[in-house]
Amino acid sequence: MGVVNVTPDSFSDGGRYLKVGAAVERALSMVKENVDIVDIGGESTRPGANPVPQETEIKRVIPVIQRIREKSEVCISVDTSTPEVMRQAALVGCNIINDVRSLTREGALDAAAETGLAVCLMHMKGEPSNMQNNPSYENLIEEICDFFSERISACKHVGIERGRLLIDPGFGFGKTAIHNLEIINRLRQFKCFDLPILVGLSRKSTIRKILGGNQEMLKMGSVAAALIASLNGANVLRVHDVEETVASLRVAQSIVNESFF
Ligand code: 7PJ
Repeated sequence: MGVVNVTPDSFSDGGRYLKVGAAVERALSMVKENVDIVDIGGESTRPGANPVPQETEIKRVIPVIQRIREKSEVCISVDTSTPEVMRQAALVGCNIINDVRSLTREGALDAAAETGLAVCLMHMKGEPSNMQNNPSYENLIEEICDFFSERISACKHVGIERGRLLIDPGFGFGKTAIHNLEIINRLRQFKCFDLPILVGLSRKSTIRKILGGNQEMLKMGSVAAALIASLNGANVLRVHDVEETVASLRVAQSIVNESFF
C-alpha cells in the first residue's frame, strides 16, 4: 500500500502532493512500481494534529480518487474518519476505507456499512491531539486485541461482515517507541482474529529514534521494518517507498519459496 498524502502538513511529504495533479501522478507512478493499493489521505493524523473541516478533506481527496480511477484499476483506499468522505469516495470508485479512528466518529459505522467497501480498523489510544502524552498499557497486546474485538462486534452490529475487515495495530498512535518495537516483534499474536493485518511503519519516529533523521537512513530503516513485519505475518504494508519495499519483498519471497519469480 503506497501512501499519497494530499495534506499541507503531513510530516514526511507534507505539501508535496497538495495539488491534485501531483497526487494523481505520484499514485500512478506507484502503480508502475507494482503497488497493490494506493492510500489517499486528506487529514494529517501526526501527533498534535487537529482535525480538518469536512469540506477541506472532500476537496483534497475526492478529485484525486476520481482521477486515479479514470486512469487505473488499482485498488484505492481512503484514509479518513469522516462519514461524508467515505460516502463520496465510494461513489467515485474507492475500494477500502482506512480509518485510523476505526469508525468511531458519529455516523461512521453506518456510512461505512452503506458503502459496502472493505474497512481497515486501526488501534489508536486517544486522539492525534493527545495520543503521545505518556501512553501506557498494563498489557499492550491484550489491550489492542480487546479493542479489535470490540470494533469487529460494532461492525457486525451494523452489517459490516468480517470478510470486509482488516486490522492494524496502529504504530505510533498512542504508543511509545518501545511499544512499537514490541508490537512488530509480536505481530503474530494478532493472527488469532484470522483477518488480514495491515501495518504502517514507514518513516515513523521509532525508525528515526533508532537511525536518526537522515532521509536515506529513514528509508532503509523503513524498508527493513516493513520486511520484518511481513515475515512476522503482516499482509499489507503501508509505505512511502514503494519501489524499495517491493524489491526487498521479492528477495524475501524468493528465499522463502526457494525460487525466482
Ligand atoms: C497509518 C495510517 C497507519 C493505517 C497513518 C503516517 C501517519 N493508516 N495512516 N495505519 N498512519 N491504517 O503515515 O505516519 O499506521 S498517517
